[in-house]
Amino acid sequence: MSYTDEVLSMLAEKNASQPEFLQATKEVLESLRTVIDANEAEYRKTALIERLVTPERQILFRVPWVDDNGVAHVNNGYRVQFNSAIGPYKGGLRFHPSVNLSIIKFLGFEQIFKNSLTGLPIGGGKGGCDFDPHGKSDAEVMRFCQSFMTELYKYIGADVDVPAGDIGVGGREIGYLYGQYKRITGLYEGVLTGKGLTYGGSLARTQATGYGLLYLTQEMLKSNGIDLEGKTLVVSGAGNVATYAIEKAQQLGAKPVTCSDSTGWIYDPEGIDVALLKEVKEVKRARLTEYAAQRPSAQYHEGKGVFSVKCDVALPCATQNELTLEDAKLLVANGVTAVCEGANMPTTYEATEYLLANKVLFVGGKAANAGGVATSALEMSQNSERLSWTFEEVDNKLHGIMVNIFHNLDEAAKEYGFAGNYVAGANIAGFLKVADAMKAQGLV
Ligand code: NDP
Ligand code: 2IT
Repeated sequence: MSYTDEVLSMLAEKNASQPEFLQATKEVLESLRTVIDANEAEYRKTALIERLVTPERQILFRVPWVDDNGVAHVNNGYRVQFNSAIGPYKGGLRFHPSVNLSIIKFLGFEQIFKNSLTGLPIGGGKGGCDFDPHGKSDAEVMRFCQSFMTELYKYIGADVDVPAGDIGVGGREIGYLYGQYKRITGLYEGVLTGKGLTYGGSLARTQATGYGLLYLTQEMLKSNGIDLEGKTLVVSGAGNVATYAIEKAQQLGAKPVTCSDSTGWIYDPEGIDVALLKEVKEVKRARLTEYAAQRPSAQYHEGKGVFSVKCDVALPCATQNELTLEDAKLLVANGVTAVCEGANMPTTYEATEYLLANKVLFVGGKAANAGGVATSALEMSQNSERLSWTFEEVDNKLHGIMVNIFHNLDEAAKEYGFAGNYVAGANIAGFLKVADAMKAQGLV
């Protein structure tokens, strides 16, 4: 049995109850097969691939908190410190009722390769909690965040592990988490990114994931002789990534006509009104029905279906496995040119294979949404030198990083015989740097 197959079957045996983690590791290992085969003896000798798929550390903890009525609740907290070969652990915190170890491990595993692709010195990690911030008061969210940090602070630090936001964790949550870290440790340090601008945050971090997604999409299309300007875009999600993807798409002359949340989706043939979307989601924290109520051109549809809208480019920006094989078939039937993932693993394994087989230009999240964490790393740099860069400076760096990521993965795909397969290119390019650093540091 090949080394790749041995590790895949070990993973399947040991993680039978973790489907998302198995999906993420399978996608990566399948596309690394050629590289692993070529270095089999060396990798086997140091158990390099087993080490790559095994987190360095997994922290599971209880998060007790009291709601506004005095009722006590308990949630499950997680931090998976996956790989520190190229830098301190770096990756977001997700607060969503669906959070479990499988989801945090898949996200942490993907983060290793994504962070490597940025070219910056950051290792891979992820954390979160099965807490649902929807419908909670600010005071409840604050008490929850304080309790979460009261346990997490033991394991993180500016040079150890630097969490940030993800689903359900935005500026408000990062603020409460930071305040509690500072209170307990007495340290005013860059232990979290995505901080507010008055206490060490970086300009452009809020926009970075969505903006970065568009910078990369534009470069990828350009290298295929296609202009983003004038194209119709389908975007899913209505959170941080989706909102700023829509904003940048419009600035670049494209027309995003959809967005979605967990209850339904909007089709707005005149193009999404970003100011209204921000008002509904960032200020009122309301449902998309509110958007439809205030926008005559918008149609609201209950449930799923956002990928049934005809488009040139689809940008899934909500959550894992939201774009199914059925959606992929609809997109292809409707003549889609490109799919770039703003979310982490939003396309199922089968849907990805279908899109690639049908020659759709496809860039996975590890590359396409790397702008968020890249800008987090820029926030860490600013914190270390106790300086703040201008919006333009950070945005220019972000643009350069995304353009580089595309060319690096494109080159890697060509070099290893997968020209045009950007999934393989990204996985290989991300892996090689981490593998080299792991090799140099011995069996740790
Ligand atoms: P937000 O919490 O800001 O927004 C998430 C959006 O997705 C909301 O509209 C939410 O709807 C929707 N959503 C979440 N879960 C589900 C679900 N199970 N079914 C349907 N809709 C859902 O998160 P972000 O925008 O930050 O994150 C979106 C994706 O991007 C995630 O995959 C995340 O991991 C990834 N990502 C985020 C980065 C960042 O910097 N924030 C960086 C790189 C990737 P509702 O409000 O109704 O729940
Ligand atoms: O998935 C991701 O890359 C993020 N949620 C951002 C992580 C970060 O540390 O900025």
